[in-house]
Amino acid sequence: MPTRPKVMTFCGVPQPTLEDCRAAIIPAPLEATVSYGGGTALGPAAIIQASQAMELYDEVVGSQPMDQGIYTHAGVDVRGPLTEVVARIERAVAEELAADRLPVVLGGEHTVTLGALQALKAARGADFTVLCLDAHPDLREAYQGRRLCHATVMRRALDLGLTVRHLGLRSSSQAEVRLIQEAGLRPLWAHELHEDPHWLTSALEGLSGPVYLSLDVDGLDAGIMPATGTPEPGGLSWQQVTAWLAAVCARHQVLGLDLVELAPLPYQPAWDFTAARLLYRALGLIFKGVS
Ligand SMILES: [Mn+2]
Repeated sequence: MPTRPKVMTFCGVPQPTLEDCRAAIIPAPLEATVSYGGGTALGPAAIIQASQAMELYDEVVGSQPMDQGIYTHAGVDVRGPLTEVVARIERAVAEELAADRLPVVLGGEHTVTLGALQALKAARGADFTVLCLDAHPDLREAYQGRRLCHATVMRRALDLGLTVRHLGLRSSSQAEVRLIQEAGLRPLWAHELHEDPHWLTSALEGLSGPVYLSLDVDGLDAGIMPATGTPEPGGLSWQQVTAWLAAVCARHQVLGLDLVELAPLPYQPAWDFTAARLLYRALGLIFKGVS
């Protein structure tokens, strides 16, 4: 039997038996096409490190999500051409889907999401919606000459025939806005959210069927999440993001998720912890399932 590489596990628990797990974390420390601040390569390790200090009990979920079994894989090799990296992520996600485990991709830059979406589409078709928490639509056809990068990843999702629904947008090009209108997308912009007491209803209106969750930490307000490459003011609070997650998970089957774009700040672990907690809350709510 091959020996498994030793990895620091999420929450610092002894590595559970893979076959007994409901979810598997796939670290993908990709940092290839960052446009402003760097540091996303260190994101997965910082989140896993911060999770060592996290309580296993989640008072909102009302249980210990870790008891359901969360496996922590060694990181995906993110060296080499981007298309190859995305293909490796796709294979890693496909393995989890085939084993009926929830794939959890930990970025790294947002480009990693494409691997997960390709795997899901191959496994079950395009009958699901990508729910994307993000300050940016990432809908550019190309950015700085690249068709595959963090600023185009949701455009590539549209190319796959998927439906994308954004939450928290507040930094977009005019061309992206035009595409949103032409493609009939239904984002909830951050400024709309802050003006609408019923924003949670609006955010999920008309949504049906299973979803994939793509959580870019810059969807959170820069005040509570400055540790990201392109922090934007006017974002969501912790309470708003977690309320949205709770509503989504209570109504929709979640097929997979990712948490991306954390760029840890030296000697300031608070936001690594925020990201770890967000991931753990999301897992707890997904395990709890549709109510
Ligand atoms: Mn973003």
